[in-house]
Amino acid sequence: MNNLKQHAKLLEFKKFALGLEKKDKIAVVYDSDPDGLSAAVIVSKAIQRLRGKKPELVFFQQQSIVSLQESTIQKLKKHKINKLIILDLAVDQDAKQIKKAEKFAHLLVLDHHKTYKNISSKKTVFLKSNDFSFLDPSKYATAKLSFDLFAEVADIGDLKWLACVGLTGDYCISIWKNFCKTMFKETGFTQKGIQSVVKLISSVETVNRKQIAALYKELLRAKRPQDSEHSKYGHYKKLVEKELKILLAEFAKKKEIFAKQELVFFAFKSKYDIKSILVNRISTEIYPNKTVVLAEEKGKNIVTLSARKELKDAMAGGHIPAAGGKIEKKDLEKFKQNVIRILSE
Ligand SMILES: [Mn+2]
Repeated sequence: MNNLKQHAKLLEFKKFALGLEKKDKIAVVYDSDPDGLSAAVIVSKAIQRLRGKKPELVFFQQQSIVSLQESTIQKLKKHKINKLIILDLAVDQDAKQIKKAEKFAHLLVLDHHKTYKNISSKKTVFLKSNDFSFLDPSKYATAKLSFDLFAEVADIGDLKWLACVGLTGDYCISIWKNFCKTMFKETGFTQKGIQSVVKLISSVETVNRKQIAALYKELLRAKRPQDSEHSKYGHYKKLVEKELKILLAEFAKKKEIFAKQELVFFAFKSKYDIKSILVNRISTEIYPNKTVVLAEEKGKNIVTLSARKELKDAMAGGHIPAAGGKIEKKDLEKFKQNVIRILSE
């Protein structure tokens, strides 16, 4: 990254952020995970402070699809949105949908997933973490990127803890240890408190994703991590822990290990959408040095996939069926063989 490009990108951002006015109709679309949600809270508060008014519309898309859905475009139109901010979603995967939104709005896209396509334009400010840092983009969470950028134009020093929620949720905390440590010193908050918020968000997402909207409102009111602890969604944490225990016991019995490929494979069923929590638990605590692939059977015919380590790229790069890692059940064996082949190369 050269400083010139960084400088130009920052100017583009500042022009967008400082150009937000009271008369604008602003929407924020975010990913419903701990990073996306805390980014949404940071950005909403920054907007409130910049123009004296909250964004008009803040929501996540119903299916966890990374690109802008048709229903989203319709919703934005209906609400006469003219400024659209998209957080923690690799919407550059479907540039066509971005072009549709550009017909009625100016866009700001903040994300840290791998870049698929440069969607920068006269209408769109497109900023990925790797525009600002040499770090592996997956290590510069969207909440932190949002914090760093909006801190350039608004007084949001009190929101550092939310950036740490995003960093913890996306497993980037070790790289940003000093940032969080300084915040702990300034505030008296603890990593345990931050972790508790992350757990709350990912549990709500897992058990009843719709409730993330209510949690957004709670976090908007929260001044400290503890403020969300008494949340009525606290029991979701227990439900998820219970389910994890059952699945980890099953994992211990049924996992398949391919030693040569350093691959761990596990297929399972759950009433929850729990595979990202499970894959993170396994890949951080049980098999940190292996590629972990989980296949969760959904309904009769569909299997959704989640992978950690090298395969993340293979998956994103299209080696594995697209649409966020979703395949038909009959293709599971073929998929597994493909994974083994890719890892053998
Ligand atoms: Mn993220």
